[in-house]
Amino acid sequence: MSNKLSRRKILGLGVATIAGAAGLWPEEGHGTNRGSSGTAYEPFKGYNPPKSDSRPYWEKSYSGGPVNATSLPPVLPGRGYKPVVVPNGGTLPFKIFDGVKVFHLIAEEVDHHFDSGLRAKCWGFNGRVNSTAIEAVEGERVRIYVTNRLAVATSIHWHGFNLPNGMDGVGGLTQPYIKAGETVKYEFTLRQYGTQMFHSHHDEMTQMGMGMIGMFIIHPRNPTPEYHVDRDFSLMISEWSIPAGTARPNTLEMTDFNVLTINGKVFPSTAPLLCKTGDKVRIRFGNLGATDHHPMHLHGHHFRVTATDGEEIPLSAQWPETTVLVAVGQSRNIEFITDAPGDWALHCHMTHHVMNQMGHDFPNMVGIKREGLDEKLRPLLPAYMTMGNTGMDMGKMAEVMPYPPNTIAMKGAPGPFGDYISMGGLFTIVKVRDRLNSYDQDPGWYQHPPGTVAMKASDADLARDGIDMKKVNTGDGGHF
Ligand SMILES: [Cu+2]
Repeated sequence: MSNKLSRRKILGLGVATIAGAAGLWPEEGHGTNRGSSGTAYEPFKGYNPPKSDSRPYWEKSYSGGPVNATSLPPVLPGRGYKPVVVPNGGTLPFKIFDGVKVFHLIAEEVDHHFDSGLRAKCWGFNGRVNSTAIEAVEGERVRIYVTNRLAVATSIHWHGFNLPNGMDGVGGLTQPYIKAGETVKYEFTLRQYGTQMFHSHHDEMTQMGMGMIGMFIIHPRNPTPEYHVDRDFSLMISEWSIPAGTARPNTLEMTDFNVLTINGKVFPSTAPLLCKTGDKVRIRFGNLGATDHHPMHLHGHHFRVTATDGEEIPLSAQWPETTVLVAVGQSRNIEFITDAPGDWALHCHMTHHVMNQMGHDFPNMVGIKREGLDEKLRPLLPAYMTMGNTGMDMGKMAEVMPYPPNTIAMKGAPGPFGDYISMGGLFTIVKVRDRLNSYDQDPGWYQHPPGTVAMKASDADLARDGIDMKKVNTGDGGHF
């Protein structure tokens, strides 16, 4: 039997007793099909590539531009691009030396709070876990120093990048490991734009599972008018196994994850995405979790899927959705107009992924009659209380249940109506308001206009609409 003390096990076994982008930039040699040495080579026999800008769209962008592309001047945030918003996190600062954007990524242990109640010793970057984004612009030269403050070797891979092979960051394959205490220098020119990622590529199961993942946003150098948005959010999805009461993620877990995070946080600690009515919004999802793909669902709006980690999707090929599947190793951009004020749920639609601290080795208690059971067991377990027999909708119970140290409630948080929001994990809220004082200031719960909230139907309502509860039979297929 597993020695995990899952939340579910706590409930079911009555342990209530336990106290516990790719537009090629103008450049000499562009499109001449050169190798990295700059020497023109013979094309494949029978293949006669068109030159330069006469190339069709797809072919032009396929390789992300020539390997030996000359870098272009660095661009400052707010000047050439609108910075992304990283809820619960931030972008890595940079300096510019001789036209090169220089970043310093520090891999280190982080005492990370997933929530006010749950913390664990994770591995991350510059004091953050899952919530560091690097942001740059197509054509820029970037130099990224990676200092390894872990006790073990590592390596950093630039996921989805067109770059020289020796910069690809696969430990042992394209470079020696970054040993404990060492600082390694990566340097390349950004020959593309898009929502890319970075992560450890050494002992991946352990190091990515401990938190060594991040987003890498590359803005286009010459954005089209469609690229402009009012709000541009970066959300990294991951999953963890942190058995209740333990202090470190268990990276050996393959399927049974109990902590599901957006930018390293579980709801209700996920910061809401604040928008004004009428904003054009982009959300960039990345998934570098261990095993699970996540269908991310937005309420009250539909959106277009506008980019994959491969590339921007041409306008004519973008497709409408309300749920976008973000598989492990993928990024997806979605865009929509916030045309309806309110507090709109944004969450993974796998229902087990919006529960905190779920274990899955617990007997199914739904429908079990508890009469007499508690009394029989109380002599043995004085505070015994059967739970789970009406499902996992515990409401306020979540607040009074005794928990082992270092754990979190299985469900979300009290909502604006006093009832519990029955979701945790991969759940956040897009808060759309007609007026906002600031994009950085949570406006609180949405104040619904009178008469616009689903409330208990009155007798007058029922009578008017011909619903006589005395005549309503069950199982009759509907009585109208
Ligand atoms: Cu999911």
